[in-house]
Formats: sequence, C-alpha cells, structure tokens
Amino acid sequence: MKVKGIELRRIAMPLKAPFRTSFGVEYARDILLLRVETPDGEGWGECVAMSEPRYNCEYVDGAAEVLRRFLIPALPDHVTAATVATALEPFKGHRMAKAALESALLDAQLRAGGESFASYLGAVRDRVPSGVSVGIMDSIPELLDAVEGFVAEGYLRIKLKIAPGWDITPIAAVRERFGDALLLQADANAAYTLADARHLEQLDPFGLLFIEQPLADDDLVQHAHLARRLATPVCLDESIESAAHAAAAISLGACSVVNIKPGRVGGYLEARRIHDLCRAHGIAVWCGGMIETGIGRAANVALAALPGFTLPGDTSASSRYYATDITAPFALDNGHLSVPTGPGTGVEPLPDVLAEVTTSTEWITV
Ligand code: SMG
Ligand code: MG
Repeated sequence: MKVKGIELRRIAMPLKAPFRTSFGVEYARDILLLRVETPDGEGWGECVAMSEPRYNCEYVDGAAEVLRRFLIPALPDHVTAATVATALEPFKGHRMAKAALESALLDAQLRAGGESFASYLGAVRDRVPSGVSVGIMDSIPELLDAVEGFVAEGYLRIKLKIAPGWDITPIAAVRERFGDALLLQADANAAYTLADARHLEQLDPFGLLFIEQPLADDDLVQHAHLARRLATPVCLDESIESAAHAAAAISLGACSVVNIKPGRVGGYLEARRIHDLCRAHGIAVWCGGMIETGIGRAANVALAALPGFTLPGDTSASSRYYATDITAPFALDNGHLSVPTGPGTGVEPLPDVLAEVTTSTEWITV
C-alpha cells in the first residue's frame, strides 16, 4: 500500500459526567485521530493516549510529536498493517502512537479490500457482551444509584474503580444491594503495594471475577506474590505492554486474567498475539477500554469477538460517556454490542459532528 499522507486531527469530546480513577479525574476526552490517505481510499485510527501521562507514560501531545517527528517519516514506500510494526521497531515504546498508526493503515487496507476488522482478526461472534466501568464516587448512595442505572440499561458486568479509602466498603455495598449473581470486578490502576496484601484479602469474600492491576506496572514479581495470597484472581492491565510481557506474567504466575487494550500493546496485531498466547495457556482475556469514540470502539468490538475473549469487556455503548459520538452510536442490545460487518472498522466519522469537536488538524505528506 502506498500512503500519500496522514492527517492528525485533535478533537475535544465532553464527557456526560466526570470519571474518577485512582490516578485522576477526566472531565473531557482529548483525542488524537489519524486519517491515512492512499490512492485507493482512506483509513481512520484513534490514539488512546490521555491528555496527561497518568494512566501510563504516554500523553496526547507526546503521541502527536512522536508520530510527526519519527513514526510517520519512517514509513516505507510500500507498507501494510502487517509490516508497519517492524518499520517502527527502531523507536522504543510509544505503543499508543504506534497502535493508532497501525490501526489507520489496517482500516485503509481493509476498506480497499472490502474486508472487515472482525473477519481479518478472526472473529467468531457477531455480538459481544458489554460491561461498564464505574468511577470512584463521593458517596456509597451515589455509587449504588449509578450501578442501578447501568444494570437497568442491561450491562452484563460491573467494574468498580477502587483506590485506598474506596475499596472494601463500596464493593461490599454493591454486592449486598445487587446480589451474588452480578458479575463484579474491581480495577485499582496500580494504586496499592504488596504491603497492602492483608488489606486486599478482605475482598476475597465478595466473589469478584478478579482484581485488575492492583500493584505498579512494573511489579510483575510482586503481582505473583499477591496472586498466591489472594483468593480473588489477579488480572493485569498496565503491566502488559506486549506479548513478551504476557509470556513473562504467565510464567511467573502473576495473573490468571489479562485485559487486552490494543492501544496499550502497540496495535491490533500484537493484541491478537496476546490473545493467542493467553488462549494457549488457559488465561482468560477481555477487551479493555480507553473511553474511545465510535472509531476505536468499532475496532475493539471486532477484537472482542475472537474466541479467547471469554469475559465481558469494557466495550460499553457510546452513550456511557458521550451525548453525541462522532460515528453512528454503538447501542446496547440485551447487554451486547453488534460487531460491525462493513469494510475496515465498518464505521465512519459523521462530518458535521467531527467538524464541531475538532480543535486542530495537521497534514503530513508521506
Ligand atoms: O472505555 O469504558 C472505558 C474505560 C474503561 O476503566 C476503564 N479504563 O484502567 O481499564 C482502565 C481504564 C483506563 C482509562 S481510565 C480514564
Ligand atoms: Mg484497567
């Protein structure tokens, strides 16, 4: 595939409500979109980096800079989604920026060939079960109201964001109110240390699906120690940036579940390799979320339709975060999202909405 040029487009998407995690509060989503232009058409990719380097070390301005200065200039004359990672390998890290570029190229390539992301990746389902991630709240009644609303909408699994001071009590309250049948999990975003093991043991009676990323990103060995102490299974998110990390985590016994986010691991092809590896080892995987617009969500839903994705993902409806999505909205149907079937991601930005949320554009000739 020959690439004529790439547009970097920055958009500002207001959130319906603030979203609090152990590392900060989001009020709006500042997103970098990539539009690849080729002689045979275009392709879109969404970068999942956040405004500030709090979830991980990447941030939107940094992603835009590494793309314009190093990654886009390194594209060879002829490139495909399968070869781009090798071309970008000399540049360390910056996986979210690389993933956005690979996704846009894959979208262009698949659109030109008339194939969907789902078909290309090896999806085996035409709809995927949806979970929802619930932020840290000011009070337990407020949390119970929020969870009640999501359960009423049909979400099939609830994830509670936790942090020291907001962990055992909210989990206990949700369990008590909604019963043992509710699929429930917790996400700490690396807020604890191994010294908190005794404290985290108090989660064991609540029958969580797992606790996600309790310890620091680079604490694989400590996660293995913690996993031996807890009855609650351990899931890794931030710690897994590649298939090699997943292999190390599995060998160490650091987790029994993996959250796969294509952006975090450098793209959909690495995401699929992690899926394949975990599946071969009997490690459950599920698709994470980074508050994507419809563009990123469409590709995530396609990935979540692979056979190893045995747990509901953070693949919620557009309406979870946005009053207006930039694509036709993803809506829940009995707790599920439909896997798009059209070429590429199967979705396109709505020009009027896109224009309204755009804060800047930049064209880079390749
Ligand atoms: O897209 O629904 C979503 C977000 C899900 O909780 C979510 N993501 O650590 O898994 C995670 C967080 C990272 C982003 S929080 C601002
Ligand atoms: Mg997480």
